Amino acid sequence: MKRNRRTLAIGVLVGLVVWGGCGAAEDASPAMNVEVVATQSHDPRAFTQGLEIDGDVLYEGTGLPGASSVRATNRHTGEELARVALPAPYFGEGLTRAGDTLWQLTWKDHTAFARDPRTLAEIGRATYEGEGWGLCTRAGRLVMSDGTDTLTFRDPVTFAPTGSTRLTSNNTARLNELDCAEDGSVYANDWPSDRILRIDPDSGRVLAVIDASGLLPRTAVGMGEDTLNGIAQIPGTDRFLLAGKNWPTTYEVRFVPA
Ligand code: DDQ
Repeated sequence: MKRNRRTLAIGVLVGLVVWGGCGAAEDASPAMNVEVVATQSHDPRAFTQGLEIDGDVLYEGTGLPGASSVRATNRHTGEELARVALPAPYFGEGLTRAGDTLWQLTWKDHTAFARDPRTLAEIGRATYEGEGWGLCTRAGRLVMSDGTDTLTFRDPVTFAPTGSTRLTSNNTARLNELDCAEDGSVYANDWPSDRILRIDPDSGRVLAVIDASGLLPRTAVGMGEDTLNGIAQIPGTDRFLLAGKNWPTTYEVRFVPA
């Protein structure tokens, strides 16, 4: 009897450890949904690859060879303040403002364009290894994604790599568009899904998995490339702008527990 009880106790203990371990790896991150607060119209010709709000300015980078651009608009009025086309065949990707520089990635061209944040004129270029997907600025460092489950940190002036973090779960994620939120977390969409991961970039922990599906009614036109691809926190609020490639609408949303 004594022996059986001990065996049972050990069994329960082992069970708890295994169960806890699996939970930590797979489902520890709370699930969240998206609540739409408002909508704005969006240029359906824009193959959106990056979105960021800096003060009153909404920056948007677009992709595709020969159609890549960077735009700055007044986010309150929608007035276009500046627009610059990327030289063909560069394929524009994520962008972020870091001090006096607006950095814009390219997908497979190993080139980041440095721009004047006001005129968007090119003021320099940096090269990097691998692919360029998403970019944001956090605590004086750039955070960059490359379509894997790893984030790379970079110097905001030289663009040189200064470290990296790999996700501790969700390792099949292909991290794409990034937004460095005011609370220090990084929001990343998992391409080509409608999932957004909220990440602690210091530890690589996934803090929440947000289901952003259902925003755009899929019309089954094109190559199915009209994926979610823009995340930008509205400064001083708990709301975010979400956009997508060729979406006719930009959504102002709040993330709520599922
Ligand atoms: N990425 O933004 C997820 C990094 C890449 C999207 C690729 C979309 C391909 C469109 C067709 C390319 C034609 C050269």
